Amino acid sequence: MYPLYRRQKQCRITAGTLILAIALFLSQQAVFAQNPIIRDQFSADPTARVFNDRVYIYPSHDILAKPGQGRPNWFCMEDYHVFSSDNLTDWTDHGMIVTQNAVPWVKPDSYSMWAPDCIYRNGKYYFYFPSTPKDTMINGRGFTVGVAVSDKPEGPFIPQAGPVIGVKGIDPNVFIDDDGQAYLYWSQGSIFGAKLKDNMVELDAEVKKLSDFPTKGLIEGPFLFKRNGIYYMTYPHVENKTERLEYATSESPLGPFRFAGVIMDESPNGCWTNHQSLVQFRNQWYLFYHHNDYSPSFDKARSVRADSLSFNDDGTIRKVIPTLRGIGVTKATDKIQLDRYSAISPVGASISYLDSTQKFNGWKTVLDRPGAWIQYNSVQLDGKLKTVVVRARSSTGAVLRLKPAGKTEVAFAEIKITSGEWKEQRTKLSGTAAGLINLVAELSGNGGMEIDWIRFE
Ligand code: FUB
Repeated sequence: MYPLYRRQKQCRITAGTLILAIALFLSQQAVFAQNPIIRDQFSADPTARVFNDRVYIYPSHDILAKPGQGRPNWFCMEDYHVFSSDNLTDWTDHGMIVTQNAVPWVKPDSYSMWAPDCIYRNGKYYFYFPSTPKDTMINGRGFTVGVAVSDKPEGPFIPQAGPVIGVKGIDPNVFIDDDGQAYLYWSQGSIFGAKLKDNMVELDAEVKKLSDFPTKGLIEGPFLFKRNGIYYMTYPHVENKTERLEYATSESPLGPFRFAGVIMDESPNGCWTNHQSLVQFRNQWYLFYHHNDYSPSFDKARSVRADSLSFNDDGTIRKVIPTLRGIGVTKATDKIQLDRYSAISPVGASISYLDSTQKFNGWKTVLDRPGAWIQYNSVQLDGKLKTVVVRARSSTGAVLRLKPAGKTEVAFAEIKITSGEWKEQRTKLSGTAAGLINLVAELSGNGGMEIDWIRFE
């Protein structure tokens, strides 16, 4: 059972916060794996953190502006949710943790709760977020940054009464060095940084404009981490038309930095923003970023993604090619969404939305040439699996062949898809299927079909 009441006593929180906590508990729900990771809402600007051997994602929460609610055709963000997973496949949405009109210093209904961060220190979790202030006398006009504090990574978070004095800008990021000194970074055209006091809510020193970053093209979204004594400052930058992910390195947390490379190229579909965090979890590094998967024609409604990342021996970062497959292992007994593929045949195979008017319903795979195939990696087949279920349809009638990648002779099953309507069709497996495999689904013979998902039983 979720220990809400114990936590409420420890925090001495108010009745209002208790109601929020209960709402939070009731709103917890499972979300899915693959890219995009978060499938129950739009999400962006993910900061991933490892707390207590779980990965937590603190993203922005894009919503669509409505009359009287946000600025049309622009970013519209009212609150934050937090998500977590202990296996990178099954993610829990812990519900809303901070909302604009519950933050004393935020201008009401400003819908500008942009990219956040969260960090642990001395028994508390500090959640940093930018927004526009009611009182422009404190840090001036435009965005500033505030903090909300919790005993747990999933909240409830109690916002501070005012913003961090001296911070003017967006996209806060916090780093705690090995000597215990904490630093706050943010952006406002350039990247800025300053030491934080031990209380984590006040600057301890002068603000420094960090050098030497590109001077042309927007720079925002700082995310700093340290690896093998090197400080890596990662950031989105518009080198050409839209943001790509770059990084620079330094021997010191406040620079000077030297440009070191591109982590992810700009997106080919024109999504204007990207925003990153890098995290190591159980000996593997991951890049969290965003794309507009559920909103291809409006790039202010984005979705969080993740892919694996690795380093060269000299410490440079290998460029990440975005995938739909994403991260984590999929259990064979879960729905395997082939459309989140690892590889696809160059002809005769494609993906599209199941319903182009309801994009959150997800995608389907379309196979329409003999031999067309799609490959989905990292499927764990455990136990005595006897049957495969395919949700598919075919107006012509067609046969789907399932096999492990690279093993042409072994087919798990050949499934005749006979229904022109979406239907779950079952077939006995012809061989023993076990272990971690890369699964290939191939059209055998003529005809064509559409596949929603596959599951083993
Ligand atoms: O999400 C709003 C803004 O878009 C973020 O603060 C930037 O980093 C960009 O992703």
